[in-house]
Amino acid sequence: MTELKVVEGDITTIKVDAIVNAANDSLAGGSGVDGAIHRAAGPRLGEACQRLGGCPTGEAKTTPGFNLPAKWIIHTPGPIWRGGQANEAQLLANSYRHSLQEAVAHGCQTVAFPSISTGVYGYPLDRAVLIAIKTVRQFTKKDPRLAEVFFVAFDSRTAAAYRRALQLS
Ligand code: AR6
Repeated sequence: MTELKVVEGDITTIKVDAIVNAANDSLAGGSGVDGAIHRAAGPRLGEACQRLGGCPTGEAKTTPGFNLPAKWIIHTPGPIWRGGQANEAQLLANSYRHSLQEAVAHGCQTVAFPSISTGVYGYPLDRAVLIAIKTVRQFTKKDPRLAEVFFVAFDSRTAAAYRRALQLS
């Protein structure tokens, strides 16, 4: 059975098979976790992303991890929060599901997610956390090939939201 775990820290330092990047649809890099990943992985990541030609919201594309401890980086643009009536919940679930599909397709056993869309993109944290956990649980129940899925929280508020939701679920 796949284990779901919460860790507080910087996703660029985590030693897993794949980390997920909360990207934008151009895949050209940005601020937040995207900027941190590009800085830590080095300039070859930017070149690799350019060759991918963007990525629609809710889809996922994979590059090597380059200078990161992680072997792969799975890039997924989550939805921008527009008030909840713009299919945001479905699109956020798609980001988690497609990222997990990419991880399995690349033979990963361990994968780490940041809290997609809850920074610059403004998705309400408590709602996003429930979608993240529900989607990962549904996927790993059907396909138990991943040994561990980590939710990496960059701040204590995010860590607390994940811990609370995991206990309740
Ligand atoms: N490790 C783990 N989590 C982090 C890190 C890190 N090093 N740095 C930030 N976070 P955000 P989004 C957390 O804004 O909302 C970019 O410009 C952060 O505290 O990075 O999906 C992209 O290019 C928050 O909890 O991503 C897009 O344009 C979470 O990661 C846009 O931002 C997500 O915040 C995507 O916005």
